[in-house]
Formats: sequence, structure tokens, C-alpha cells
Amino acid sequence: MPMAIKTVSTTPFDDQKPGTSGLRKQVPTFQTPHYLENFIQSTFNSLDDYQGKTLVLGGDGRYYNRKAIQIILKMAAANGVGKTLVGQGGILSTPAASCLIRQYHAFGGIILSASHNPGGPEGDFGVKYNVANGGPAPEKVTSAIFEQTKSISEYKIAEAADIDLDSLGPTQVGDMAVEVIDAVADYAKLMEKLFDFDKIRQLLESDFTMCMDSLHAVTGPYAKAIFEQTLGAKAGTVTNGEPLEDFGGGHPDPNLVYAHELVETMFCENAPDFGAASDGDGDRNMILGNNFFVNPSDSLALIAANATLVPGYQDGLSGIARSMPTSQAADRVAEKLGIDCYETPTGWKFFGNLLDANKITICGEESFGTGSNHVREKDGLWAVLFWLNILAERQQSVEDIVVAHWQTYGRNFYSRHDYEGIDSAQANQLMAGLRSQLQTLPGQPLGDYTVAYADDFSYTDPIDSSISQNQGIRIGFTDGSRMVFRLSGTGTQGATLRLYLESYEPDESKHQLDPQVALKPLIVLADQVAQIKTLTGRDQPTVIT
Ligand code: VG1
Ligand code: CO
Repeated sequence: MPMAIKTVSTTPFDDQKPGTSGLRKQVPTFQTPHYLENFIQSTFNSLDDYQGKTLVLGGDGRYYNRKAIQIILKMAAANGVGKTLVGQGGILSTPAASCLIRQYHAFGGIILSASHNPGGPEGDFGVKYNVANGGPAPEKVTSAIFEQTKSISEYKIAEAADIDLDSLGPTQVGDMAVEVIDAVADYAKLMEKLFDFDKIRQLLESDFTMCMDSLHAVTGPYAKAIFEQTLGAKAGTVTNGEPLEDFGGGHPDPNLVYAHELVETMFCENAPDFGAASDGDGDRNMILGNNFFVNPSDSLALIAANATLVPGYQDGLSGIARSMPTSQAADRVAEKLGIDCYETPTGWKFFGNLLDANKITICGEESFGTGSNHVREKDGLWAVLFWLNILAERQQSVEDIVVAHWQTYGRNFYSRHDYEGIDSAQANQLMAGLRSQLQTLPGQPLGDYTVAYADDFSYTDPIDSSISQNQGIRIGFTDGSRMVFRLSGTGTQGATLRLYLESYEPDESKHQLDPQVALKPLIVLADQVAQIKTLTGRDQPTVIT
């Protein structure tokens, strides 16, 4: 019997423009009739040459994940996809999806996640399309999808039964082959190729203590398989390891505020030697030592500086990239290694071309994201394994390793202040106010500083020459300090202002200062220049990293 396909009439939604990392909306929006379907059909409409080929599909397990997967499978079948690989239970971490796309030569993947945003019936949901290299769709692809969403009039869906997402093995949706695959196995094998598992096992079986908080999000099964089952970490090393549809009511964002349980474990007497957490979809990581926080920008620099200790990177790095607001600590490592350091706009999609062209091996963002050319997404557990491999080789504490790094390179004091859920009109007014000063600021004294440059960051991709404008306002000073202002592109309610602050301190005797103290003069100036308190009505940021 030929597959029955239903063609459904629809009308466009005007808010389906993908942001920093796909389309993110509150769950009720995605549940609006035709909303998800319109976006998925628009994605297929924007692509050519995928018929008969393989798609990878999975998500972070949040509320609506299973339902959305059943819908997307039927739409993929109706649109002529040859085969879809789905993670068991509908689960795939973002880096694991990237790994599978590459390994099985899929034409792309659909990842269902709103990453670090809360989940549940009133929480957030998201859809992200990844291309054949395993990475997030570049802007030309997301723009093409958005164009399609503006004029869509119908979508196609197979009339078929839901599949059993929990049973491994082949099945069928209409004419399309479906394979429910182990979500962890291929990814775990890739990790084993990159890192010295024997060395890490020796470390974890010694008196070294570790705590990995999966925040009830997607990395639970991955972390248990890798750390506890393969690497010999004690049972219970992975906490909150059961993925829950609402992340247990938490905010699956691995930072000092939202991962407070881990922070309490790591900042007390007799704290473990090493602590880590990852986010909703498993692409972020937070690294902690005994009573010590590793700033993500420092983590990137340190991973790059120690890369040759790790088997997968023993031949050295071709280059490093960081997003613009990320601190310049990585630049100092690149300089010492004699390799290039690229500065890209925020969002992993901007690293793809550089990785594909082998201009860089390692890249990262200040927002707890680090990764390499092993996949085309940032990768939380990869970063945790990288640190464990370094710790196993160096046999020093996390703190000692970071402090030694500062002694060699100087310390880039760094902090990000987030003002979440502020009024959009006020946020736009604040950014417009900053833009209006860009012409006159250069050369001006500001407090004890002198402005060296002030601009709205624009990026020209070195590989395909595509240009991305308005990527954040930078005010840089003659002593190398800087502040950056951006509005978030991943939130779903109101606006989130991100203020990024950085200053450089070569003097070792000052490295122990609290970053909030070291950066105080810049924090005061940022408020003066941007009128944050006056315009947002907020006395202080929601989250300080
Ligand atoms: C944030 C981060 C950015 C990251 C993005 C996606 O974007 O700042 O560095 O790439 O989230 O991360 P924004 O536009 O809100 O600042 V994830 O873990 O949501 O895939
Ligand atoms: Co994420």
C-alpha cells in the first residue's frame, strides 16, 4: 500500500525567525496548531537534494520532546526523507547529534532543545536545524528557512501510527525507514578515541573525588555510561542524572546561580577535587575545583595551552577561535603557540566554516561552551573529559593549574552580568543610546580610562566572506580593558541584556583579587555609559558569572 500523505493548509506565523541557536519559544506557542509543522515544513522547503537521504533526530528530553518527534517523523516521511535515525527515548544530546550526523553522513539533523532555558508545560521548547557537517545551520540557511515561514501555505504529513521510541532497532513510518539507536554508544566511542581513558581511569580509581551534576537534563545517561560505567568513577558521581521533562523544576544552566546544588558541594570543607555540570542539551560545561570556580574563558585558554597532553590533540592545534565577548585569554595562548586566533560573533554556527577549513582545532565561548573539530557543536562532557585528562597528566589541583596559567600568561579578569527578562522596549532604547555614542566615544576619557575604539561588531567570515552585522557593542580602552553590550538571542520573554567586562592584569601579586572587585571601575562606567539602572529599573544583574 503506498504511503498516505495528508496535505494540510496553513497560514504563516510572523515570529519564526531563528535566533542565536534555532527557534525558541514557550511550549504553548509550539503547541499552537500548525506552529511546529510550519517551521519543519519551511525547513524542508528551504533545502534541496535531501530526498532519499538520512536525517538525525533527537532532543534533550524536555516536555513536548516525544510529541514533537512523532510529528517530525511523519513530516519527514511525507517529504521524502529516506531514513531517520532517532535517539532512544527521543534523547540525543546536541554534541551526540552532531557526532551522528557526521558519522552516518546524514544530510542534516533536527535537534529539539531550548538548551539552558527551563522546561515543562510552561517552560521553553526549541527546534534547531543542523547541516551535513554536523553543525548549526549557518545564517544563509536559517535566513532561507525564515523566508519560507513567511509565505508557507501548506505542509505535508504522513498518515501513520506513532512509533515506539523506546525499543531499539529498525522500524518504518510510511515509506521512510526509521532506526531507533542507542543515544550514547557512538558518542562514547568518539570520546574514547580522543582521551586517554586508562590515565583517567587511574585517576578516578585513586582517592581523587569528583561530582558531575547533570541537572536532570540530557547528559545523565552519557555521564553515567562514560564516568561511572567505563571510567570507574564511584556510583553516585553523577548527580541528578535522570533526564526529566521539567528538569526537576530547575533551570538547566550550568552557572554559579542555577547549578547551586553543585556549588554548595564544591564550596565547603572537604569538597571534592573536581566538579562539573552541563546544561539542558549537553553542550555547555561548568568546571569547578575544590572551592574554586574556573571562568569559562580561562577554561578555553587552558584547554588550548594544555592540548598536547591529550592524545587526540598531541600533534598541536591549527588555530583557536573564540566568540567576540569571550575574554582574550585564549589570544595570549595562541600568540605563544604561534597560531591564529579568530574572533567570531556569538553562537556556534560561526565556528563551522573555520573548523571545516581546518583553520582552528579548538574554539569556545564565555557562556560555558568549549569544543573542537571532533564534532561541530560545543560539547559539555568533552570539556569535562579534557579537564580530567589534564588533571590525570599534571597531578595538580584545578586551582594550582589555573593559577600557574595566570602566572605564565597574566590574568584576564572577566565577568558577565545578565539582566534577564527586562522590558524589550527599554532594552532597545538602551542599545540605541549606546549606538548614538559610538561616533564620539573614541579618544574620550571615561573615568580613569581613555576610549580606544567603540563599534558595533561586524564579522566577515574568512572562508565564505559572508558578513554578519550588529553583533554587539564594544567599547575598548587604551589599556586593553573592554566592555561589551549585547541583547540575548535565545530568550523567549522580554529581553536579556548581557554586559561583558574584561581587564588584563600581568602583575601576579594581584591575581587573587575577586573579579568583581578588579572590574569594579568598569562596572561603574558601564552603568554610566549605558544607563542600565535608570533604563531597566534594576539595581543589580540577575546572574553574575
Ligand atoms: C547564548 C550564549 C551563546 C550561546 C547560545 C546558545 O546566546 O550567550 O554564547 O552560543 O546561548 O547556547 P545569547 O544570544 O542568549 O547570548 V545553548 O547552550 O543555548 O545551545
Ligand atoms: Co546548550
